[in-house]
Amino acid sequence: MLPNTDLVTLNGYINQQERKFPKAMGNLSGLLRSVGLAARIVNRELNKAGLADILGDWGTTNVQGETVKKMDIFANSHFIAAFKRGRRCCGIVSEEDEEWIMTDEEGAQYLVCMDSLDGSSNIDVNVGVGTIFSIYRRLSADHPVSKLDFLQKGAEQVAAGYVIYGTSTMLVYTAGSGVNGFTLDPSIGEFCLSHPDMKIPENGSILSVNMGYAKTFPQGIKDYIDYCLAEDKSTKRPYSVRYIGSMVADIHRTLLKGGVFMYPSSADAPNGKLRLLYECNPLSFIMEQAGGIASNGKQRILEITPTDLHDRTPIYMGSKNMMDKLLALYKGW
Ligand code: AHM
Ligand code: MG
Repeated sequence: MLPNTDLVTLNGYINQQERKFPKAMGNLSGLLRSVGLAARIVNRELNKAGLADILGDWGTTNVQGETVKKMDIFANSHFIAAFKRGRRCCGIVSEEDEEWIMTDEEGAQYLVCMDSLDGSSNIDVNVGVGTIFSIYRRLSADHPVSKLDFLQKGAEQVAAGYVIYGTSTMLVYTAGSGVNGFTLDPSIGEFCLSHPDMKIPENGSILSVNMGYAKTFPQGIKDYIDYCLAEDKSTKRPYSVRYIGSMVADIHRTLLKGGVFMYPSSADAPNGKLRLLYECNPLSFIMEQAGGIASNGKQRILEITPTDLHDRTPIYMGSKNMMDKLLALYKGW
């Protein structure tokens, strides 16, 4: 039998897409290639975690007051370096940096927002972590890029995605016409198309939430959780509760298996914990492109106008039918 040579690599796929737009300058493709390169470097280092001296805390806290892990610094530096080397973006917002970062490419058209290592508190216990990225066009090339360029609604994203460093490493992204997943083949060092045109099941039976804070969730959310946990054979309840504590991993499972992921407001965190620009917006773009719903309870996440780079928002996202039920019980906070 002849060997299967039908291999589509991330680069090959990006080239294919680019050929559909003869006037494309290759800028977006260049950015996606930078993501792929930095992801492979981070993946290599994560695979050595435990062997090399890269576990544990860096000894500082970041702009959010959270303990910075050594891998946070490693991933942040490599993603920033890859974007700078790629010369396709004029500015970067990172979870790790209070201010946006100017690159040397003042004339470039694109901006990047990223959480270079999401769920990093899970590394020391060998649980999946991720990278989240979001790409925008700058508002105008007529004036110097400024913070305002980053405060666009998520609906304006040109592309977004995540890398999950799990039992295998995958890069999943959308450029606004569906979602595709690429799995890293470590033997050839390439991301290969493994999950074309990903769609989230319309129904699901998994609820993903940190139940530790449930007592102070809004009443409508408590009602929805009660609904999920109530016994009813005809709707296959009670549902399962699964919470990894790495948003990328929880969303990846939700995308593949169906379900609802949520990080509501609570007494201690009136806006929830997750950040709009580099966590909620990109993953909501993916979710919607895969046929799911992403909301803060009042409106689509993608319709929220950010007021600051590190804004937070409560978030509820997942399978259409489960989300319809949630939004029927919860009308905002
Ligand atoms: P991080 O970006 O500092 O890693 O924090 C974000 C993570 C998400 O991946 C996850 O959904 C959430 O924090 C878990 O928080 P909690 O432990 O409060 O449930
Ligand atoms: Mg994060």
